[in-house]
Amino acid sequence: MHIDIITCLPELLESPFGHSILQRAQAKGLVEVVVHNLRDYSSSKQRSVDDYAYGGGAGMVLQIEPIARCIEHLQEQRTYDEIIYMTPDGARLEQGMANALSLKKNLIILCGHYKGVDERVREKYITKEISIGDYVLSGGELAAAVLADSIIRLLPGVLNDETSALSDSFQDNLLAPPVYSRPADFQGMKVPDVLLSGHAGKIEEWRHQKALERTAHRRPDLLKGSEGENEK
Ligand code: 6GU
Repeated sequence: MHIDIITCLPELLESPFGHSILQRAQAKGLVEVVVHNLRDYSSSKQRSVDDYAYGGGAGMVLQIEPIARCIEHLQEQRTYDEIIYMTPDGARLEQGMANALSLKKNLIILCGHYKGVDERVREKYITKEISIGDYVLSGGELAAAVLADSIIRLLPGVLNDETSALSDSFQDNLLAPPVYSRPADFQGMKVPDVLLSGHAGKIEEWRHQKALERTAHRRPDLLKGSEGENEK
């Protein structure tokens, strides 16, 4: 998979992709993530990429020209399955969306900033608009990192244990069951006996039961909502 991220704050994206699972996924050649500085596509001496909004009002708007130049430059090298714009008024990111995007080959993720991007960018280039939840961030960069992480960890070979993404919370509309590690007894707090029993069938049954209980208690909405309703 190849992911191009377009931003006017590339520094904000250095750390998320430079460590741990996301870094290893790139080192193994399972994904290529390239961050593009929108300012490199500015035509002004000051490398500016934003301007006042027509009609007035507070806040600057990312202009169409640098974005158009950047996207069209990228499109000369690849055909993109989706050109995604990160925006709080987009469709809310859910596991089903990450699953679907993990099957694509080439993605562009455009990070919004200031008051957003010129509406014509959305009309002309964007194929999907995604939000990571109902709260406002200062820009789309952290949201883009969240989206990319949710996709990349699903790519075959990224996680050591191939089954571990399948047992994530949300993959089956259930929250994950509790987990324990050594010691078996911490100041009198004991690990449930069944987990020490070595009985795989009983352990699986216990985990499923706990996942159901936890979901019913914390997120009853997940038990009601049936599969894939948020997939787009
Ligand atoms: Cl994608 N961008 C911004 N600026 N805020 C957000 C968001 C995105 N998703 C939730 N809040």
